[in-house]
Amino acid sequence: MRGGTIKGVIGELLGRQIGMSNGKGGSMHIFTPSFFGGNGIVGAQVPLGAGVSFAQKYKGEKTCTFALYGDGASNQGQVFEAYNMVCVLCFIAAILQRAVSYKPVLKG
Ligand SMILES: Cc1ncc(C[n+]2csc(CCOP(=O)(O)OP(=O)(O)O)c2C)c(N)n1
Repeated sequence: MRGGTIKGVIGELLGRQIGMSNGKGGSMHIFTPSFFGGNGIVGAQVPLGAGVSFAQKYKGEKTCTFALYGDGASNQGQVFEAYNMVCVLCFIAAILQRAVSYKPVLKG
């Protein structure tokens, strides 16, 4: 759970104070000290992840960050800007696009 608890996640989804964002953020705002949550803005997790990755390099930490995004975020300008910053500032970020493989089932 990366520092979080199941109680914190379920509490957040149900809008309870025990939730990770005191029940005020919902599914998009579940955070722990090492998990930077969902994001209400499609694709915004990528520059966020790049920033966290840069901070790790800057501080000389032996840790790494994974930023995941779906196909819906793959044409977002901020995603390409994040790639650009990663190259310009010469650090490595693991930015992964989720594979989407589902087939719609049509009945009739
Ligand atoms: C900048 C922005 N545009 C549109 C939306 C509305 N929106 C919410 S979820 C979503 C689809 C996201 O698809 P994807 O990134 O593939 O993630 P998935 O939901 O499939 O996990 C959209 C367009 C948004 N939240 N932010």
